[in-house]
Amino acid sequence: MDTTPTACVSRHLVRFMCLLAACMVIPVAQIWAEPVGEMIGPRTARFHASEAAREAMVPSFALQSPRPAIADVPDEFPVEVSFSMEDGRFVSEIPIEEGTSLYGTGQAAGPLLRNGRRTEHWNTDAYGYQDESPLYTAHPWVLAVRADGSAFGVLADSTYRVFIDLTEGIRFESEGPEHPVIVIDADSPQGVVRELGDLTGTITMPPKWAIGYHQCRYSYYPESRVKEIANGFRDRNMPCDVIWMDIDYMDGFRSFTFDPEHFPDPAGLNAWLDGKSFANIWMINPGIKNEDGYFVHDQGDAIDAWVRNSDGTEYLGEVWPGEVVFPDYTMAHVREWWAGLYEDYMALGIDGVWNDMNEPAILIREGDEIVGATTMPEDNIHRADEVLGGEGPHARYHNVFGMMMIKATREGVMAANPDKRPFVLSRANYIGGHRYGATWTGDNTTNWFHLDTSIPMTLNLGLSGQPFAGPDIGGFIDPGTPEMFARWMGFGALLPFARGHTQTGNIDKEPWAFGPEVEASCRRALERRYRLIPYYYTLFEESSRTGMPIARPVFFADPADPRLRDEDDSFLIGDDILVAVQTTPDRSSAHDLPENTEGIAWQKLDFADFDGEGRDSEDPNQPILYLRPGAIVPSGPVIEFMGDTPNQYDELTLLIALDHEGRASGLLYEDAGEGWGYQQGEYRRIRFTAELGDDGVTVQSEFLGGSMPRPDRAVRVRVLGADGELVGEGRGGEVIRIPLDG
Ligand code: MIG
Repeated sequence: MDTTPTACVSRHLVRFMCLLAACMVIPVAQIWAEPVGEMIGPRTARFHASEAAREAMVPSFALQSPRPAIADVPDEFPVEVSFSMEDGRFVSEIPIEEGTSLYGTGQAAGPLLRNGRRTEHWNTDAYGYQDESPLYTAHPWVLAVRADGSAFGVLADSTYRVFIDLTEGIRFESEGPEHPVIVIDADSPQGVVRELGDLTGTITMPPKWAIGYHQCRYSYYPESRVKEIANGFRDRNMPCDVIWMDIDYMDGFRSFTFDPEHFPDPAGLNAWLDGKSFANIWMINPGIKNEDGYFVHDQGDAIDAWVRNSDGTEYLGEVWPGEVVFPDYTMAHVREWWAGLYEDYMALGIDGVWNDMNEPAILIREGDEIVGATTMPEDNIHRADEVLGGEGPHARYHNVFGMMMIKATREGVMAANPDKRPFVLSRANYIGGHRYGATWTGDNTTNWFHLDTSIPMTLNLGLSGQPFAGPDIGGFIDPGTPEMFARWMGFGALLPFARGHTQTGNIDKEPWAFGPEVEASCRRALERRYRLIPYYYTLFEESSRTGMPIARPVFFADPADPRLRDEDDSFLIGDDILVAVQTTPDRSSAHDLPENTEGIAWQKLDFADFDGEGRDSEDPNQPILYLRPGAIVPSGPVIEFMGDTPNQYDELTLLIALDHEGRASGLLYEDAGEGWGYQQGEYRRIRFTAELGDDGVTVQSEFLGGSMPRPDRAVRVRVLGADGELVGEGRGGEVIRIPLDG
């Protein structure tokens, strides 16, 4: 009997076909009887519909570098893939065992747990989206966690429109030709996500300011309004690091131009913001006004940059500037040109770039009115370079249009400021595109559904390779209520990308816009974020190395606990802090928390109020924080912006929860917060450990690496316990002993 891996896969297939024949109900046009598999990592396999499909495989956009086959798929590989053609769609199916929980699928709205759901992966300008609408980014990827806590992940490696149907097992339906399916097998969901990071790459370590709070709206203008907002934060000592400039700063919505009346001196404005310790981010869109004499248009014309109609003429669409052409970012020379546009732009003191409308979105007009958005015709032509797969229809390159745009943007930003870390935010993206930029969850609506779903959306993005994400805090569409705003800020400030934003014409949504009570709530929320910056920064560094998400689902605490599988009103920051949120108006959320380990529960973590007169826990708009038994979380003083003093380099507070053996440990990563020195070893990584002995708790640090000198700082210690708290103090590098009698 032939026992080669290929034969093994096809044996399963034959069984599957017989089953189908026996039922005779499913209309099957074609089944590939001899799929082929190959290992591309120690526990990662790639399956193809046939040998011919394997040979015809096109370059993968998802993978950070090509993965050659390294071995045959062993007989015992635990995941099977079958391929068929149904109703003109290429279908791949992966059966799941009873008790398997499904996640991932990118930014899908709705609950965290995706079993029973169907999503469409076709980048869409989804203004006012609902549960299960196709959204802005495409992640044809599913994470499956078996009943025992072991896990696997499957990636449909296609850029075409893909439907993911999770009503019975895992099923991908693609509108394109045969594509490979990559399967990662691991002992845990964390193992799958780490391997996904290895396959698809990880985020670039962001500048430290980018992990602070961001304030945006569509749009702050003229520039005097931008200054008012900036002063609004500083006058109130309300933490914030970044102010955003949305499209109205442009001259007639032309990318790379400035409205001479409302933004006469962008360099001056940026310098002014910098003087107040704000970073700035400005928007750039892909639709280039089709107008002779506009330099971007003329330069693009000169290099024949534009996406074409199927008849070879240049494609014209309508977006904000009126009639526009679109750079074809699938060509290297177009990306180089686009990158070059950022040289003069960034020289104005611009810190970060926001690429919007890059699904790409095309407006639908009825008479004088814009009634919606669509995208360009699927038979438009991209003259893609051979290394990307060569010339092909928009149907093939649609989902990577935004990704290729931000790849070019990021390269331009980095070339313009070679000594700085780039920050790029993109609305559209494709799995793997987290290598080039962060993502937000698009134009949400200010209602309880959107408030609630912004947690699972962010978590599933993290489980799909994109850790740097978050919602428009406070809601883009509609005013909402003051309470909703306070609640949204309460947990939104703790998500990895924390930005308040709202649409043009809407009410003001700055933290102070809803009166003093909501303002106080927002301050507490933002102060929590800023206190925890040493921990967030450590997590961002981990994510940039390993692909581990920053916000993690609660089931990561115990992947074998079935109760945690659908918990999505709370989330973890790293492994050590659990954030339990009230996401309903009547505050009825009952949270499934991880079991006590050996009788030790997660400890409530509370902070004193900013004015020293209360505790965060007295504010019902703040989620409850819990610390994992065995964890040490590094935190700093409240700061208003990253360079504020005193900061973590002057004073560190270790938040400690001892485990059942009376021990705890935790990591701290620090570097300059900007630049690339850390890649040359200019960082400092330490592990703190705590141990309960007969006479008290001993806390010490262990140097793990890096050439950054140890900051000479005060180190405070808070040991949280069921019956209160032990506190102590010492200096960095010293052993700190806290006597039990306090
Ligand atoms: O069609 O730039 O999702 O965040 O404020 C509107 C204006 C275009 C859509 C983005 C939104 C942004 C808005 N943009």
